[in-house]
Amino acid sequence: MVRIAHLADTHLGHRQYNLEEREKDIYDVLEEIGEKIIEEHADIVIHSGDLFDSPRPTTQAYYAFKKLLRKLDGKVKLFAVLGDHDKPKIRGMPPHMLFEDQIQVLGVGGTADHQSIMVDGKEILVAGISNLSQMYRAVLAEELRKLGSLKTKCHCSVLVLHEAIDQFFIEEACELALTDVPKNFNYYAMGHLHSRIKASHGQGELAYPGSSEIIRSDEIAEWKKKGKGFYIVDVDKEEAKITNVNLECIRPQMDITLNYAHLKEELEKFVGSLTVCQKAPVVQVGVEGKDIDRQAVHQTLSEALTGKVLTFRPTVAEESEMRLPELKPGSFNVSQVLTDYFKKKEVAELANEMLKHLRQGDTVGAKDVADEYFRKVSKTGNLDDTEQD
Ligand SMILES: [Mn+2]
Repeated sequence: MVRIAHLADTHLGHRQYNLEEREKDIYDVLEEIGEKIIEEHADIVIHSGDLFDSPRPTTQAYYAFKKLLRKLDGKVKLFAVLGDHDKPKIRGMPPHMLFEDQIQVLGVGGTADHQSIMVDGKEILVAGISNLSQMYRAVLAEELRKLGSLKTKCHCSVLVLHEAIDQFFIEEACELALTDVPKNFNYYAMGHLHSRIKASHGQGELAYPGSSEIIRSDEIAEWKKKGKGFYIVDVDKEEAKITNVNLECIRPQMDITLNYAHLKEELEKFVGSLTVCQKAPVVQVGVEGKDIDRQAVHQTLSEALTGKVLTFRPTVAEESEMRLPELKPGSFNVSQVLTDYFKKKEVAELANEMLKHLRQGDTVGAKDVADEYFRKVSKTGNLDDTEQD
């Protein structure tokens, strides 16, 4: 039996809320991953992208990965593809290159790679292509088409990708349609979506292990239900059997909503419900009500929660403000919706410009637009026809 440890989206160097503790949490998780890979006797480790949070990692992020490699001690074969976070902008060198003797990065520069390795006398084919943004959708589809006609006599074949597939991510524009994913592989080792997803595809199994820690607050609900971690995939003959490995050192995160009218009592109840954990939780606190005194809310939360939680992130919702602009059925004009929502023309235009880039998955382009906007604002002190702010 050949055992593959499949992980993705570790985002080394990510620092939620700019907290040092949160950066360290990410490294703690990697350390636990290393221990569990050894416990599970994996032969191959596949990282499906976003190993690092940035194409220019900090020394701490590099060091965390170096420690993992040292722990694995050359006992496993490591493969990765680049994710949208750790792929260099325009033909730079990926950070993984520092470890080129120990990890092989597949499909850099828009072409798919494949190669076979021997594990326990069995030939395993590993193919993959690093992340391509939505702009290169056609290139990606063409590369995948080539892989689809690959004939192999290997014991088992694995395809590694870092892309959002439409079938599993309906909210936004995706880089890839499930129908473009070839069907001739035994296991599809996916990355990019931060939730755990498993599905049968073609003659094999397709799976996203999800992010290994809670990267964004919208991952809290799923973490509660399914936990976070990685997969161990047993590939024997043509069958892939996936087992979840859950990590224990993930910092708990909570999402609570409190009523302003009973803020103190509800807070007290919440604090009483906190169990002692190794890591103090991160808490998203929504406060809902009428005529909310924001400063008083902050004060009350601070008094009740300081020392009990790592950090709390308050959001205050006035009952009258809680309604988003209403959309009438039928077609609507996005820029009109944005204008209605933001009120100010300049801000709506900025949002519209950013949205154009974000739709393509082009976060860099969107950031450039925002930077340009703020440059303009800081130069002139304010914008031409903005009255205040
Ligand atoms: Mn990603």
